[in-house]
Amino acid sequence: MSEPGESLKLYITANSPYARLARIVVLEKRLEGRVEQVMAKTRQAESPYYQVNPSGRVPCLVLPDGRRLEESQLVCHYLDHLDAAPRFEPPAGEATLEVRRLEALARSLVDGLSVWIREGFRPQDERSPGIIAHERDRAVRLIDVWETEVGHPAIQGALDNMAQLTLITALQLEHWNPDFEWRDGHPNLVNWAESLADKPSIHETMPVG
Ligand SMILES: N[C@@H](CCC(=O)N[C@@H](CS)C(=O)NCC(=O)O)C(=O)O
Repeated sequence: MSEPGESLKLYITANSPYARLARIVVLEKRLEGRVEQVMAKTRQAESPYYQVNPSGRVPCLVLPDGRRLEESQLVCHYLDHLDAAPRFEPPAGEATLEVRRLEALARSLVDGLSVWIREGFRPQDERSPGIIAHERDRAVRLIDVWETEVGHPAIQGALDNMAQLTLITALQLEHWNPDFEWRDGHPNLVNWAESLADKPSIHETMPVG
């Protein structure tokens, strides 16, 4: 674990929902002074970023000893423990499974939406209508499930778990994919998302569209 005073580099992009999870944790934990955020050039041939992280993915956290951490869950876990007062760990006991279950359900939404969004970036004649339809349908099913699950105490409580961060990150991908229209018929989700929208860590990390 890095010591106070040692700086960490967090590689991100402005619109990655996975990098956004780490950016939210940095803000929520007030780690701005310890974590330097660096924009990575992803998805480009010969990008210098590949020297930092050969997988080319963000987020990636470079530790003071040179080790690189990727995968948003691991990066967030590390960041959350930096001050020895983790806030986003699932609670002990029975509630652990519930929070992990909800996080996995939210992650399925982010993963599917990311595939959908990526498809939209391909040249028109390379886009797959089949993949887009598959991801749209997945999103519709998951949003219906979330309209009920959003009432779960682990989601409705104070912002203190990765299930909540992953869900808000997923829902706000609407700013990046206008075809992801989840609001109609889902008042509980709308209310919950609106209750978080003005929080600085959420507002300041919004996808830029
Ligand atoms: N499972 C990974 C997903 C990371 C990921 O796919 N990041 C995307 C941005 S949304 C990326 O960096 N893509 C660049 C590439 O695939 O080359 C995580 O949770 O961190």
